[in-house]
Amino acid sequence: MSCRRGALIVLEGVDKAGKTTQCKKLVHALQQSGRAAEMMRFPDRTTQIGQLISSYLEKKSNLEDHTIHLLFSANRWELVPLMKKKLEQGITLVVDRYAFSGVAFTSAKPDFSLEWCKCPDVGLPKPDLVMFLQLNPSVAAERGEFGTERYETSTFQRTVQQRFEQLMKDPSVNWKVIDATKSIEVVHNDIKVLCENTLNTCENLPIGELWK
Ligand code: ADP
Ligand code: 2DT
Repeated sequence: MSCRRGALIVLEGVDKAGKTTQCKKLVHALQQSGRAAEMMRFPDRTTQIGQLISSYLEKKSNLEDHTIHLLFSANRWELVPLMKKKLEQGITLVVDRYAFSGVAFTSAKPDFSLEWCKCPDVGLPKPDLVMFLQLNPSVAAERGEFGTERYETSTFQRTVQQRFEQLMKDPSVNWKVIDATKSIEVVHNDIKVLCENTLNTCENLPIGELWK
């Protein structure tokens, strides 16, 4: 009998939409229901590449815009063998940001096309489900001040939001939009319902390739 694989589930959205909160709650709920589940996040700042990225985000170093884009992508690719291994072992991965953040953030900079930004991530393991936590920037602002990292300004985040909207028009990705203005518990329940459907349908399908 073949081992049923885990699902690759991604949460995306602008800053403070609730991604980290919801990833943690989802992993906990899946584990409580007896499923093997683990959380991952991108960038993964623990690797050597991740440390270069972290230093850039903290404004301790400057990197040319194409270079940092490729490093974010390399940070995903370096974790692909581990991700595939876990999925094949039946572990569901709940991922806080993925290639969609990569494209949305870089293409929010001047002179970067969506198409160019997608290229290095073509062929990554394709998420079975991408939930976009939709939150109006003015509501996000009520959730606290922006931090001091790069990209944490409301003008930049508005452009990022527009880029996400363009990416969500792509029917080859299983996008679901979640109303992130609701309470933490209500959002969590909405997410669980969507996941349940995905978990039941994907387990006998091979892992797909993103944007291919
Ligand atoms: P993200 O990972 O998208 O940046 P976080 O999960 O870190 O967002 O949440 C940002 C802040 O907003 C945290 O203080 C968190 O407690 C709060 N928060 C998250 N979800 C909600 C919600 N649905 N309603 C109100 N506040 C929320
Ligand atoms: P957090 O660690 O707070 O999520 O912030 N980013 C992320 C990119 O520019 N490209 C990427 O590929 C990814 C995954 C989004 C990380 C910041 O890095 C941005 C916010």
